[in-house]
Amino acid sequence: MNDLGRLEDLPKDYIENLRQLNLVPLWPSLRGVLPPKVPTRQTQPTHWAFKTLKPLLLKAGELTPIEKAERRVLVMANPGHGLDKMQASSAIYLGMQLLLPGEWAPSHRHTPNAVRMIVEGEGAYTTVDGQKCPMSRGDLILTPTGLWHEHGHDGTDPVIWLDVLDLPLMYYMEVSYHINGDRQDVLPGQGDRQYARAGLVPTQMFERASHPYPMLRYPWVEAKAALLSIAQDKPALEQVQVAYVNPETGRDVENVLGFYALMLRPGQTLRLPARSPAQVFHVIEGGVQASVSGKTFELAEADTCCAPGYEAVTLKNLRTDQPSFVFVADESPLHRKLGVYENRG
Ligand code: 1HN
Repeated sequence: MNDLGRLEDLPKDYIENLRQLNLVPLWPSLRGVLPPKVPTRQTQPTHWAFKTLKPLLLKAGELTPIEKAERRVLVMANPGHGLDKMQASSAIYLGMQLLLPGEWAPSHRHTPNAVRMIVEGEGAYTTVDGQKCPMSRGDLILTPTGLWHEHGHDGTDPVIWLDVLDLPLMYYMEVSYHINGDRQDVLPGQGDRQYARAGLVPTQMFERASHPYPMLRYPWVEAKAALLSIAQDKPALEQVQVAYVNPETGRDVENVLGFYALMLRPGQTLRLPARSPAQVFHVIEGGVQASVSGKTFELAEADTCCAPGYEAVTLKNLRTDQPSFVFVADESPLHRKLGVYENRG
């Protein structure tokens, strides 16, 4: 590969002349934006331990009333992107949110897609598009683009959940904004109940093309039971994993990020291939050692880490007598739509 001319090779007055006209030469920057073979990634493997995060989040509960915060969140920011960018990866935002008993986080809707993975506490709920979704540990609750959502808490202890959004991408695309609304009327029934039995969907689905998000709550009891059945029925299967999908289309639940639950068998070491999307791992139950790009993290229950794309990730179950369960979020729906998805093995 031949070396390209540098900016310093050009006369200063020439560059200045160009810049006055809003022009820049490509060749000094070409390798930077189009590096050979592997993209430049600012996403660094990063670990957020729940044990250290939780007291700081509870402290935020003392320091800042919900009315002053709207959403009381500590953002899990990747130092590789710069903390103020509030990015875990190029497309993924992560935050840990606290709601105290009796608090209410008012209704709004926005363009970024969100999901919540419930980490701790009982009695809180989120109302999405008129559906009241109770929150229990390990449940996944969707807040897809444009749907009204608000959070309430009728219980007695703090509730904490992990927010995963595609905010960095939406912001980069200059399409990120919100609208505040009034408290929602709650519709009867629970969305997830209608879809609780695999392969059976309400017949009116054929007339419902206008509702792209039929199921908003994915209870952990169901995901865990599915994983345990798969593990039992397929003893030789290495990657015991389920994808959270839209029950009417079988496709990813949201447009940009993909969500999965993974079970590691007792003592299992699992190597995930190097694929283009960045990933997030969050331990729902158990303990997991995660290794990526020469870094190794010991993830305790409720810990979270992220991994850049194009890197293999090795996960090891630290429990030798029980399975561990991991929630995974990645950018693969986006990569597939962009036509850049790769699995390099
Ligand atoms: C948001 O709407 C929530 O509704 C949480 O709970 C975190 C981070 C950035 C932008 C919007 C919520 C958020 C957010």
